[in-house]
Amino acid sequence: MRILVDMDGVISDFDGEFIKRWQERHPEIPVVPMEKRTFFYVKDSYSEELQPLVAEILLGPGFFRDMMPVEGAKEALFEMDKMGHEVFICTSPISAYRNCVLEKYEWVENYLGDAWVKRIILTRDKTLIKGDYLIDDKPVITGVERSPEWEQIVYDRPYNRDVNKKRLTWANWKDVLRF
Ligand code: UMP
Ligand code: MG
Repeated sequence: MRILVDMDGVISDFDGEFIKRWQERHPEIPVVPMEKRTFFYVKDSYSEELQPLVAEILLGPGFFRDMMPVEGAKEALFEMDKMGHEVFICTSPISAYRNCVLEKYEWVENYLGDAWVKRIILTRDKTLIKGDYLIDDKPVITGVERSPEWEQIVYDRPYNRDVNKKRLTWANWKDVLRF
């Protein structure tokens, strides 16, 4: 099987890093807790006046480099690879790409190693990429291809609970993906 695995919110802890930085920078403004994050985009959970502060964190140096790995992700990737699957990291850079693109590569090198840097697919349109499965936390993944080859398996997060697709976490992925 060819398995495409998303990065932010799936193998790297995007929301954890956001919450940490928000609390450091704006201790006086309450952070929206994860269980109340019903929108995929962080900014959509904040008022219009606060949205520039959200962007400042996401675009600032180090945000994409400093994320902690999601627990169990590395083990799952290595195990899929060992099982003989073709595993790729399929991730979309933020449009204001200056820090994000380099830092995503650094992150993969740092946490997964050189061999995985070669497996990065950086694209704004995942529908064009061929694979059997795409493990991704984004509720709806759109692009120019209306029938992507892959089937999305939702990586379970508070903001995608209303999506009716197969879903997994790194704690139960082997029970969900019975190859
Ligand atoms: N992204 C935002 N705001 C958010 C969440 C994500 O701009 O609140 C961007 C950051 C990443 C991309 O570049 O979306 C996430 O892409 P995927 O995980 O879907 O690849
Ligand atoms: Mg994601």
